[in-house]
Amino acid sequence: VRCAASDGEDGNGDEFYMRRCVELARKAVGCTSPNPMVGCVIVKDGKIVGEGFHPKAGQPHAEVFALRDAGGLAENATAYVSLEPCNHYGRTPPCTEALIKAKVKKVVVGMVDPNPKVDSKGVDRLRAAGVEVRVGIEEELCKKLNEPFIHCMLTGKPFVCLRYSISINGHFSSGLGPGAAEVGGYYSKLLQEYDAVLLPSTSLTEKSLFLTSQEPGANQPLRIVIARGPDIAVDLPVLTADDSKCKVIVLTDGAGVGSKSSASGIETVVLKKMSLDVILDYCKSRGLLSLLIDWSEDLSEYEELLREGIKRNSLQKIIVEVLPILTEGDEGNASAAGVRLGMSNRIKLKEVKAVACNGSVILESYI
Ligand code: AOF
Ligand code: ZN
Repeated sequence: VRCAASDGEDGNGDEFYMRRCVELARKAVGCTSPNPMVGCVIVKDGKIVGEGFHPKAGQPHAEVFALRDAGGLAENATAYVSLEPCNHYGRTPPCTEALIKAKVKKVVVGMVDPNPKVDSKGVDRLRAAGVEVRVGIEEELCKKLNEPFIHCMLTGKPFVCLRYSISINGHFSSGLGPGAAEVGGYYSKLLQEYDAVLLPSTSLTEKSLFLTSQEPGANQPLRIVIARGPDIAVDLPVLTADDSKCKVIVLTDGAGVGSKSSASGIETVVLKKMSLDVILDYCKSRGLLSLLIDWSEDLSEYEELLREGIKRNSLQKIIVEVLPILTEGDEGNASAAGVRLGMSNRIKLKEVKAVACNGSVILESYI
C-alpha cells in the first residue's frame, strides 16, 4: 500500500486520489509540451495499486504507465486520471482502449480534454463500453495544472506571462540585482514551468543566474533573445556562459544581422516582422505552449510588443515583483509608469494573489 484515502469515505476519496494524480503529473513539469501534464492512479479496495504520469510527448500516456504498474490488479479497479483519457491515435494509441482492455470498472476524470480530437469522446467511448465514468473531480486544480495547454487548445496561441521587477517608487530594476537574489527561489520555480523565456540581447551576466532554474533536474526554458541589428553578437556569449544546458535562439527582424552572430553557434531565425503574434507563431511551430516575457528597461525599444499583446489578447498573466528599494529617477532607471500600453480604458486584473518573499512582494494576476 503506497497511500490510501485519509478519510476512507467514497466521495472524499475521489478528491484525494485526484490530488495524487495532479501531484504525479507535476513530476514532469515543463517537460511535456506540446502535450499536457497528466497523472493517473489505479485504486482497488481503497488502496493505490498503480501510479503513472506522462513524462514527455511521444512517450506513453499516464494511464499506460499506471496500468503497467497495476498489472492484473487493474481488473475491476477504479482509474483516476487528471485529464480525460484520449480516444484517438496521436503519437500513441488511445488510452480508452487500454483501460477497457485492462477491465477497469470505473474511471474518475479530473477534466474533459479540450483537444478537439478528444473533447468528451474519450468519456463517451468508456461509457459505451460499460465503464462507469465520473467527470469533474478537483476540476479547478486540474485546469490550473495545464493552463498553457488549455489556453493553446482553445485559442491556438501559446500562454503568455509578462514579468518584471520594480522598485517601491516604480522604476524598473535593471539587471534584477540583490532584490531578485532574495526571491531567487520564486523565479527558479517559475522558470521551470515555462517552455520559453523572452529576453533582450543585452541581458547581464548577473541576471543570467536568475534565468536558470535551480530546481533539481529542472526543465530550463528555451531562451528566446530578440534583437535588432548588430548588438546580437556582442552580448550573446555572455548569455550562454553560465549554463550550457540552456538553449538560446535569436529572433530578429533581419535588420543588421551580422555574420558574427552565426559564428557564436547560436541559432538565428529571421522573422518576417518583429511582432508578438509572429513570435508566438514561431513558439507554436516549435511545440512550445508557454512564454515568459522577462521585461526590463532593456526591452524598452520593443514596447510595441506589449501594446500588441494587450490589443490582441495575447497576454494572459502578469507577475510583478515590488522590491523594497528606493531608486533615483535618472536615465538608468526607467519608470514603469512611462510604458504606454495603448488602452482606451483601464483593465481590472483578475485572480490577484500577493506572495511575500524576503521583503519583496510578488503580485500575480490574470488579464
Ligand atoms: C491522455 N493521457 O497522459 C496525455 C493525454 O500524440 P499523443 O498520442 O501523445 O496525444 C497527445 C494528445 O493526447 C494531447 O494533445 C492531449 O489531448 C492528450 N494527452 N491524454 O489520455 C495523457 N498526455
Ligand atoms: Zn491517452
